[in-house]
This record gives sequence, structure tokens and C-alpha cells, in this order.
Amino acid sequence: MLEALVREDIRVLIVAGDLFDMGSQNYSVFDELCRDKKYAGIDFHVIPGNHDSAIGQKYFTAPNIRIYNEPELISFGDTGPGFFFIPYLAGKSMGEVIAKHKDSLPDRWVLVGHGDYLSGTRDPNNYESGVYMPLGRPDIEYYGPSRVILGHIHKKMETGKVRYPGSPCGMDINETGRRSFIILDTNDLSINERTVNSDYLFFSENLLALPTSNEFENIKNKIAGFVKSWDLSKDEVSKARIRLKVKGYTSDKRMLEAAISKSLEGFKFYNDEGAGLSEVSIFNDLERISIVERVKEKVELLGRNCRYPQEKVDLILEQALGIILKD
Ligand SMILES: [Mn+2]
Repeated sequence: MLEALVREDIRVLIVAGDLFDMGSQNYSVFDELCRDKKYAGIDFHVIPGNHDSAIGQKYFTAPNIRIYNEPELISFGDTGPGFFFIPYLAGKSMGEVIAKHKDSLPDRWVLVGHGDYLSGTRDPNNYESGVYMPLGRPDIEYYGPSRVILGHIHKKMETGKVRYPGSPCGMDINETGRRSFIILDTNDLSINERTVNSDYLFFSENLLALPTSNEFENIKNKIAGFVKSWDLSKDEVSKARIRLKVKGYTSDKRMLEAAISKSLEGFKFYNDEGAGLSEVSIFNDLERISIVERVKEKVELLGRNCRYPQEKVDLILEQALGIILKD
């Protein structure tokens, strides 16, 4: 990320919370990085999140690091918008913090905070349950920030004026795909996304094995579909770490495993865990296999007619299999 900033002559980096984890006591790696003369031209503006709410200015020696422990309105240059930074404060909502400062906010201002946006539809945060320093849609409508940029949710999302850039580096297998950060143009407030050249790219897929006569061909086709959807360059393939969760039934577990390995040649599994076949059972009853084949065709037709996503088709098939193949 810093290399991209240097390359594009961007002088300000804002971190919207949770740069560090709870319990860290030594911040010298980050401190040293900011002191590196390559990055001396970048100012690091860091808002504490719920994972690092205790950090303070005194933990750092680099002159270009600024920690915001209190809400503060700042500006970068004379013409740009104001930036209202709200650090994470346990038990408070962003709305009540904005209310206190509303008279000092300029016409154009960008809210940067850390917490949950309550738009009505909520994507669950895999990392922590509960609501953290919420911002409601009425707060945005009432106080009228031009843009809202939030940390906390690791998945990148955009809802109206609210943007979660997401974690710029996948923390584990749950944070899949290319990771990115955003560049905000202070002239027109446009946002551009940049991919982070990270060490790993995680992918996690579910696969349903059906004991049909062409089961291995089906598995190969399904995996080829995943690989296509990841759309990776050669360099990215070597960084990819894959998790496959396979459910269902097969006539031959060894052959199933070989089909999966063959389809994922050149890829590595996450934590070397291999193709997860522990939830796959063996099934060899030819008569019932032919029933499975017919049911599969019908369910797939239903899926196409109703435009069901593949996951839903798989779920129906899985439940049908449970009935057909029950001992
Ligand atoms: Mn957080």
C-alpha cells in the first residue's frame, strides 16, 4: 500500500481503526516503517478502533504519525473538504458524537469512523458479534456528510454514501479474494479502489458431490467454474490458498480426491489442509444412484427456471440426497 502511495505521490494515509490488535504492547514495527525515509513524505492519520482503542500518541516516535483519541475536525489544504475523525468510543454512537460537534462542521465534510453502519440491511461481521459504535441512516440524512468512510467491517462494502474499504490484507480464510484500499480525491470526492499486492489470496468454496455416473467429470467442471470466477493471473495463482468444503456422496473417495487435485493443479490448499472430504460418504447402490441422476436433472431444471443461485440448487439437492440415500 505504501509503495502505491509513493508511486502516486499521495501524502496522506488515513487508517480507520483496528490497525493493531488488542493486547499489543509494542508498536515499533509500525513506528519504524513510518520513520523509513522512503515513507517520510506520508502523514499517517490513525483512528483507534475497538481492537486498539488504547493506543495513544506517546506510543510512537515517528514525527509523521498522528493518533486521534478525541473526535476532531481537520483539513488537508485550503480547498478540500473537512474531515471529521471519530475514534471508537465504547458505548457511544457516532450520531451522538456528531451531534456535539454539528455547529463546527463545514458544508463539505467527510466522516471517518469505526463501527457499524445500520442501514437496515446488515452483513454480519465474522469477527465480532454485537453492535459497535453504530451510525444510523438518519444520522447521515440529518447531518449530511458528503462521504462516510468506515473501518470495522473486514468485507468491502458500499451502501449509499457509506464506504467500507475492507481489510487491506486477508486475516484468514474468511477474508476471500483480492484485498484493496481506496483513494479519495479531495477535489471531487471521487473514490478509486486499488488492489493491495498481498502475500496471500484466500478462496473458500463449497462443493456438493453426487454419486452419479459422471460424478468426477461434474466435480472437475464445478472446480473449473470456481477457478474461472477467481480470475487470477499466474502470479496470483501462486499466492492463492484454497479451502474446499465438500459434502455429499461419492462412489469412490480416492477417485474423488484425485479429480479434485487434478482440477486444482498448481494451487495450494489453505494450511495444507487438502480437499476436505470428511463430510463425504460412500454410496454404491446403482438403483438409487439412477434415482439421484433423475432428481439432479429435475432440480437443476427447477433452478434454471426459477433462476436460483447455485448454492440454493445445491442445498435442495443435498436435502433430496439425504432422503434418497438414507439407509
Ligand atoms: Mn473493529
